Amino acid sequence: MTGGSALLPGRKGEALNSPLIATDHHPAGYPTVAAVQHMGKLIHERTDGRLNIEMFAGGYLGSETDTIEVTASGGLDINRVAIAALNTIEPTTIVPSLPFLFRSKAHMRKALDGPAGDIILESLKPHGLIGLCFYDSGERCFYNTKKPILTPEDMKGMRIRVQNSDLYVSMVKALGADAAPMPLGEVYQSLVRGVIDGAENNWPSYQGGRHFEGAPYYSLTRHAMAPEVLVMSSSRWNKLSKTDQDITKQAAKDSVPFMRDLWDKRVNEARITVLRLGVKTNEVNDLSAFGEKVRPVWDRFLVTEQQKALVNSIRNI
Ligand code: GTR
Repeated sequence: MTGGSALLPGRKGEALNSPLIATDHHPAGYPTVAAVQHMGKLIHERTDGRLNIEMFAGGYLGSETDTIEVTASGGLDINRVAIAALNTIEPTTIVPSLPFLFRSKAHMRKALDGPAGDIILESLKPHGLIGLCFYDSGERCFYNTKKPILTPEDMKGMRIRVQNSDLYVSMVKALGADAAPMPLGEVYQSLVRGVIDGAENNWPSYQGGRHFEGAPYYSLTRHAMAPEVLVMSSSRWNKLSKTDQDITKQAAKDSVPFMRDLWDKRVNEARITVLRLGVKTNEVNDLSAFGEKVRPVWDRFLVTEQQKALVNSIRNI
């Protein structure tokens, strides 16, 4: 292999059946990583060994924002990212990232398994990406170094890390806090050193990244249920035969229930683990106070007719 990506030198002359190179920010064993490996196993079986997936987990190929660019330009074949990493690239991805859009896990799954999900995956095509499937990412909640968050007023003056997405910068500002966008890999040190006062994520990332060591207050704000998304580079996709494209797409779809099963177990384990280690968690009685504050953010980020139609169709489910 010669020429190609900055991260993986030498992608140009690859044989047509060389492994599909996949990356994930999370380490081996995380449900998203295991799901893509499962998908690789299915592809291997269904192509009689012609095609498989080689996974580079643990985020050492770069941040999600960086690797998604490399994937779009054909330097990586498959990439699992949080949908926020696509927010600046494609407006439809704002929709499932919106705070307080989904009413429940069942609602989120139904929306993303249906026509709305298909439209969002399809919308990635002009950006050099083939949307393969969505994975769960649970409920994102705020956690911090100082105190339980019970109302938006408790967040005043706090410096909160968000993903690299203007949507989340605006959301945190609307709640009265300062927003600090940074890659996930920098959150632990920033919490421990006091560069930030808090962040927001699901139980598995909070536990897996050991963020609880610096920020022991985890408040159940459940403000976003933004999914993970699995994408493939169009350039590699176009080199696959129609049969192998179908097999790849189907294997991705088949990895979704596998992932969800692992995910539900992982959320429970992560929660129990950190609670045993002394994390203080609290329910938020009036989530609508948070919902009202972030409502203007919806208006600011829903600018296309397609986004608005997607929101309506999802809310009507
Ligand atoms: C996690 C997600 C990661 C990463 C992270 C973050 O829930 O699985 O892909 O995007 O959130 O906050 O950066």
